[in-house]
Amino acid sequence: MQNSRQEHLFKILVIGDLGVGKTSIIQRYVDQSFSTNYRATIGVDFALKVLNWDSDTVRLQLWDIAGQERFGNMTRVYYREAVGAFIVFDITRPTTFEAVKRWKEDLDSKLTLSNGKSVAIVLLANKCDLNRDELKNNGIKVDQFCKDNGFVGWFETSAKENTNIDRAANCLVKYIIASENDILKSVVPDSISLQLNSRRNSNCSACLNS
Ligand SMILES: Nc1nc2c(ncn2[C@@H]2O[C@H](COP(=O)(O)OP(=O)(O)OP(=O)(O)O)[C@@H](O)[C@H]2O)c(=O)[nH]1
Ligand SMILES: [Mg+2]
Repeated sequence: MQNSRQEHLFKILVIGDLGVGKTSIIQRYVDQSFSTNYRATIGVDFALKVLNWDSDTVRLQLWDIAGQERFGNMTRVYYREAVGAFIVFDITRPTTFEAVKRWKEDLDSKLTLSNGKSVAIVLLANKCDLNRDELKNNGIKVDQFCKDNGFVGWFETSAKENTNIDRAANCLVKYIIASENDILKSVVPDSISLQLNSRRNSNCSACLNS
């Protein structure tokens, strides 16, 4: 029998305000490294992460977009053909949480999938190593916010301590693959389900649609 290993290539955006930790999260995820030095990203940077996903291969092309780009006019170009996004904020700076909505509006106004839906977005509450109670202290109700604003899920993350970054990425990939299957199913209703959205990440408690 032929090997039916499939390859998926997903363009994923990583956006959010200046200094929230986008580059650090990507470096942790891709290189398993962390630096306390802050060097602002200029424009956009790229990284690739390859995942074994059941019997398939998933390549995540990560677009690390500089925080200052929200005020520029290049985001339309950067967003093109993305199928998912992380929006990141810094739990110690509430203004970066307020900016999440504006990033999402920017994204939704400039990018829709071929099926007319908006791209899957996972929210990352980063720097959770600094203060576990910070969200509560600042009165930030992330659960409700994500439900109201159509996020796929959210995670408290730390690039420094490597907390929840793999889980957040798995949540996003799982959602994207499941939507791909939905599209396939609606086109070929009698095809055999590949079960790509099997229960492998069922412990993804912060993932609203799991
Ligand atoms: N304590 C802590 N510091 C972090 C964490 N993630 C990032 N930082 C620090 O926050 C600063 C900014 O991180 P970057 O990853 O450069 O932020 P960015 O979002 O890419 O910023 P721009 O490129 O300017 O948009 C750096 O000094 C990092 O070391 C984290 O999880 N915990
Ligand atoms: Mg950066």
